Amino acid sequence: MTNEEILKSMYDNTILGKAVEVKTLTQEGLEAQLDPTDMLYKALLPALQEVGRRFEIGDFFVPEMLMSAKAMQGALTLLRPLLAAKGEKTLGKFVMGTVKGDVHDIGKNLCNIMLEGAGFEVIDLGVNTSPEKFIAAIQQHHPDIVGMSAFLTTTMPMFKVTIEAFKKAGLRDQIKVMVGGAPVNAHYAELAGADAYCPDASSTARKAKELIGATGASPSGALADAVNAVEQMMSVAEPEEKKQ
Ligand code: B12
Repeated sequence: MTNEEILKSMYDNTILGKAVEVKTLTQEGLEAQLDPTDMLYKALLPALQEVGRRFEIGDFFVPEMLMSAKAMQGALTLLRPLLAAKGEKTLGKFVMGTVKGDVHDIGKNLCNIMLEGAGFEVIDLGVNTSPEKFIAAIQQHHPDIVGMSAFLTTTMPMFKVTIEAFKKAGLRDQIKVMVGGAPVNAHYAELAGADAYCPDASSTARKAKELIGATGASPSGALADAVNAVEQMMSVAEPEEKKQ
């Protein structure tokens, strides 16, 4: 395949939400010395824009959008180290997980990308993370910040439960705690005993830097564009999903 054909195929397969194919093509592109920024700006981002357009005119529905977002995320795991802002390395450690009982991870993963782009080392505990697992990770990695994500009103109380467990284990004073997720707000975060709440990935990266006393803007450029594109597309999904 020529480089043009790889880009075209990445574009088509992202629209179709074919995650395996998109990841394989990204790998092929890298082996063929294709510029990662070209893969992002000439294939992945235009594909997501097209998916958003099709959703708006009623050709695509939420499941199609989710599959495209997933396909893009797969490509990003390969491109991320090449796109991440250079220079600022390991500002601090950030342990991140979706709370116990909750398997939503798209929002958390976007935050991780932005945090890494901002210079944090992110230790991702995945989904359905028990307080015990968070505690073990704090003891092992000694992070500066612990982030918890929740997307269900029924799992939001796990913020407080987990923070109480940190207190019991004598760890609360050693870390800052950030919380987020679609149903969360600043008031709820405060009641749960967190240090900060953020509504999106960019502000999460900015706030995390602020919490550890680092200065500077949140990441910009190719990586931030990619995260914003997924965020934008997913936020279009919201009203439609609520109708179901
Ligand atoms: C995708 C999705 C799923 C997928 C999840 C796939 C995955 N790998 O994540 C699947 C199909 C598995 C799923 C399952 C369920 N889901 Co669901 N899901 C959604 C959906 C459509 C999108 C969520 C999403 O990823 N949004 C995209 C991201 C980018 O959202 P975002 O909020 O902008 O993210 C930003 C911030 O939240 C913030 N952030 C996020 N995490 C963190 C962490 C920190 C520390 C910080 C600072 C910031 C931060 O930064 C993010 C990036 O910018 C929502 C509807 C919606 N539109 O919200 C329902 C939704 C969340 N789900 C819902 C429900 C009910 C369920 C189920 C119970 C359905 C069922 N009956 O089985 C199960 C629960 C499974 C479980 N135990 O967790 C409800 C929740 C209702 C409620 N009030 O609790 C919603 C709102 C749908 C609805 N309208 O009813 N779901």
